[in-house]
Amino acid sequence: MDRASKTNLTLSIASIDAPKGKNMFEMNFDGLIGPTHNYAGLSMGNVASATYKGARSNPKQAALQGLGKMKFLMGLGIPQGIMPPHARPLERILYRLGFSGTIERQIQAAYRASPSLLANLYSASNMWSANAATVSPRPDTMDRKIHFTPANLISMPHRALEPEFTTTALRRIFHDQTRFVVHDPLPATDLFGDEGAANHNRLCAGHAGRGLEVFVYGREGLKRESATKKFPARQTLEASQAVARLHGLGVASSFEAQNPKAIDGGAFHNDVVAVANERVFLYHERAFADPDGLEDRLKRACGSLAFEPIFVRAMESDLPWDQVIASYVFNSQLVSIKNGHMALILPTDAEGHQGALNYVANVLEGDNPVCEAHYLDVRESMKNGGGPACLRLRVVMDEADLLSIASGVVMDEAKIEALEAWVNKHYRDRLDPEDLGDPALALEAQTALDEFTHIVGLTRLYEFQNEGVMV
Ligand code: SUG
Repeated sequence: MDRASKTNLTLSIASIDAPKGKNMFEMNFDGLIGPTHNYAGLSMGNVASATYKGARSNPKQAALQGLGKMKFLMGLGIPQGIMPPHARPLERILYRLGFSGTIERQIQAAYRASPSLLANLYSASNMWSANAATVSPRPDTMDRKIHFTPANLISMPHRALEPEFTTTALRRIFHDQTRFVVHDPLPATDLFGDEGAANHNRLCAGHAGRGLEVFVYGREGLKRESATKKFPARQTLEASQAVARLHGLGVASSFEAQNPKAIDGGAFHNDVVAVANERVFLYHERAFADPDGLEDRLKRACGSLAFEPIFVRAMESDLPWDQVIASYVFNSQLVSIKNGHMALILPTDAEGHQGALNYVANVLEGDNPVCEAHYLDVRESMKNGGGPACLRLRVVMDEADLLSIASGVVMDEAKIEALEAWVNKHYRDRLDPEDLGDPALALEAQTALDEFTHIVGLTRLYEFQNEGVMV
């Protein structure tokens, strides 16, 4: 990393309060939105994805909105990183499905065979990096390393294509094995359905203290019958338990059941209806199967770690469920800022719902550290069911950890500007469903990603670069 970016980093880290002598902070790694962002209606149970199926997308605007959010968080003094976009469509998968020849021929043949099949292979869904992995920071783990388990995402075919490259990317970024452990994803079977950090929260007195990791599951994989009636429950208890074991969390973990009615009502991930940061836990009363039991259990577990959690439960009478799903008020980023305060980063969509606005006002007025709310436009992502919280993977680390990672993915003003210029140069500003049949799109995406690897210094990151498939 060059001297200027190091100085910038040190400055931004220094502006965040940390417990004395232990400068640990949370860094967000946002999924950089890829050039093939589109609306294919692929996610059953995700209301927005179904609503916007077939709509025209704007990949350029989507990526710029994502970068805009990153810039905003950096302005609050929060270190920011990115997860690289995945290459889409995957040539190797096309070959394995019997489409041979050049990428142009593959695309034409796949589109002729089935536009819907090709749409699955084209999804830019990896932008929602909350689903990339579950992360346990060193204060919680037995070996005092930071552990990652990439999510297998087996519930949705288009997302099940992600874990392999996610694992590669995490291992390239967090390459120092004295600090980080990147596990293999859990076995790709229904029993171990794993959606990563979207179904995981951490409560702690401060980032540097030992935390209670709260795993939230939708079903027990070993029980054959499903608790939900309409939509799939994606996360299994068995997967959550396996991740907690792999990360060496011991007793500092709790396993909480989602309310099946919440999943059937559009909460396909728990982060759509609950968010936590340090001691604060915001959630809707319908999010969990047993909210009273949950508060009791978490209070007791946090008590044994010598701190008390603060719950702000939204009641149905004040914030009706349909507004929760439409506004994504809980899919906000709750982040620690200066002076022990916290800020909520919400989607602008929440501003259109009085129940959501009242809840935010209630949080801001309450006896808790949350004292700012900011509404950001991430509409392009929202139309696929991904709000601010879906777009980021949280990693609690210290300055030495930060200096050890692949520096090209750490954002500063110049890097954001370079990525904005790159997006403006390569991304289309409209993508209709039939455009996925245009072989030029696949070539444009490869050209863009090839250049991206140079900007972030992650050379030969993509398979198409390693095999000389680049044109
Ligand atoms: O898995 N949408 C994603 C949204 C993920 C949001 N992430 C979190 N809640 N953390 C999903 O359902 C839609 C793609 C499409 O329909 O084209 C999609 O994959």
